[in-house]
Amino acid sequence: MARVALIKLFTGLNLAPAQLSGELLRAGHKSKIIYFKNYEDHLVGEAGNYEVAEFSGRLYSIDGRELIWNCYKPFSDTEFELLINELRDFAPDVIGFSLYSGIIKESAQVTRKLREHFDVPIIWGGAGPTLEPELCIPHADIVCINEGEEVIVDLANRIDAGLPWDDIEGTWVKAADGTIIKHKVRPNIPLNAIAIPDWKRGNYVHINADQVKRGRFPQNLGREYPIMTQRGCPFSCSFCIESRYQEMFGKKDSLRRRSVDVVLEELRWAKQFLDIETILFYDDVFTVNPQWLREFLPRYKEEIGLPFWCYTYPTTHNVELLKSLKAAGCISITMGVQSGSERILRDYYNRPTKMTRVIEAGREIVEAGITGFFDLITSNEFDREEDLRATFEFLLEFPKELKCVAFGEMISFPTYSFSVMSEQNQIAKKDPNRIAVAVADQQPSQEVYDYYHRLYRLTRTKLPVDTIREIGRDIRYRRDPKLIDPFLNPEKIPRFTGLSA
Ligand code: B12
Ligand code: SF4
Repeated sequence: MARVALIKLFTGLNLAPAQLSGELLRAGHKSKIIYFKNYEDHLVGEAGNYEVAEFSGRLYSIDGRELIWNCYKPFSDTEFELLINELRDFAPDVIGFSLYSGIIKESAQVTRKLREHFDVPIIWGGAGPTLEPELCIPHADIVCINEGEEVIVDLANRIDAGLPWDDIEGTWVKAADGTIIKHKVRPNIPLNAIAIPDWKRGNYVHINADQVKRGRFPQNLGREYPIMTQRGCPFSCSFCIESRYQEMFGKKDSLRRRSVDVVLEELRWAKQFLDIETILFYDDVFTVNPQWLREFLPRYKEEIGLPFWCYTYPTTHNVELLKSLKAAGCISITMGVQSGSERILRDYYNRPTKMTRVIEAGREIVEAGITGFFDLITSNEFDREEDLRATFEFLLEFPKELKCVAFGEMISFPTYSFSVMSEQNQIAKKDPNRIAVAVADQQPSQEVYDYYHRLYRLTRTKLPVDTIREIGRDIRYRRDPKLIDPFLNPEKIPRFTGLSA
């Protein structure tokens, strides 16, 4: 039996550590999951007092606050001491880090600290190492590329048996002499074979604010049970990891769904052993594959019967399908809209959707009686004011019943095709012959965005649409956007499941 400690910096992406721990336990190993530190959102004016993770951004909360997310208080000596003590008690044979692209620097800092106290192999995995293994391997001994279920068990088995672990498929390894061995990528795993994730409270430790808490999940995790029934996405938006994974690992067969039986088996387990109240289906687009849903939904209602939330996409549902979701317990659904400008959707987001269809898709959610939410990316460097106007015009038509928690700016993650476009644009802008090249440099000023964000929020108020349209045409509000504020009744931020945080 090998002892594997899994460290997750900043609570929030919890599925991977739970999944990997589940795999290890099933294979007869021992594991411990440690959440180290919390992320915090802070007002733009106050964020300077905190550390901020890379690829963070502005969040325009629907209640009018402008926030920077992914802020954190620096790691303190006490917190490091608590982490080291926890690990000493556990005595790991290997330490794993699960990380996305924004926390390579922080993961390196914690890894360095742990190396002073533990002489065991350190493996990094997650979106960050998968996309940029070359940035990660200098810090880790071994980097997992793509899915980690088989890799972590293979590594634990070898360590347990005293065998070398430098030839595991799906990894990059740093040899003793510093050379880097790049193994070939593993094929996508059969999803029906994955273990039930480890959500047993006893295996969790949470270190934050100079304190250690055991056996207690942060936020609503536990009460709101997170699960994915599939991996992959049929779409390829330029700003999303799915399109990058399709380029790296092949699009064909990338969209895989677990069988109805195994999903229900996990949910039955969760219902029996955890204190859960709602289910959050984090599938990228839950509403793909109506055939699967036709089999799943009646059985879900019968065997699980808990209220749930999921994601949809404007072209993957119709009223009939939504009504069957509702009948099975769907209380709320989030639809990605991302922009009200067909130009932006088509030319920059690789999401060529007609706004007429998006509006119809919104109406269908209302008709089905499901609480609807939508996501919107409200600024990117290719915007022109006409795109912001188009988003406003769209929102005037889009049913008011659909809510938005916050508007976000585009976050350009490394290697994504949006980022490649962005880099090319930056180069083109510096080109002395820029007249000759296509350059996007008409991005509106922050003041103009502030004005449109107010108009967008206005479309979600009870004010009649004609009045909102008039305000949007009246130049006085354009000149002084604060005049719009009295019309914006600050609303409580809605939550998907109705549970309090
Ligand atoms: C669900 C989800 C969320 C949920 C998580 C819910 C929950 N309770 O866990 C919510 C909405 C809360 C969320 C939050 C965030 N998310 Co998110 N999220 C996802 C999503 C859709 C699925 C991730 C997931 O859990 N998959 C299931 C698990 C089992 O698989 P996995 O994470 O891919 O991990 C596998 C491998 O990477 C590997 N692996 C992972 N860790 C490790 C560790 C070791 C040691 C090994 C060996 C292997 C390994 O093995 C795993 C199993 O095969 C992805 C997009 C996607 N389709 O992947 C985005 C994604 C991961 N999120 C992303 C981001 C940016 C965030 C936020 C930072 C957003 C923000 N606030 O700024 C936060 C992060 C918060 C934090 N503290 O870390 C980005 C990361 C981008 C990047 N390039 O790194 C993604 C890729 C979306 C995107 N924009 O492209 N997210
Ligand atoms: S539909 Fe959603 S998950 Fe799929 S590629 Fe687009 S943004 Fe990513």
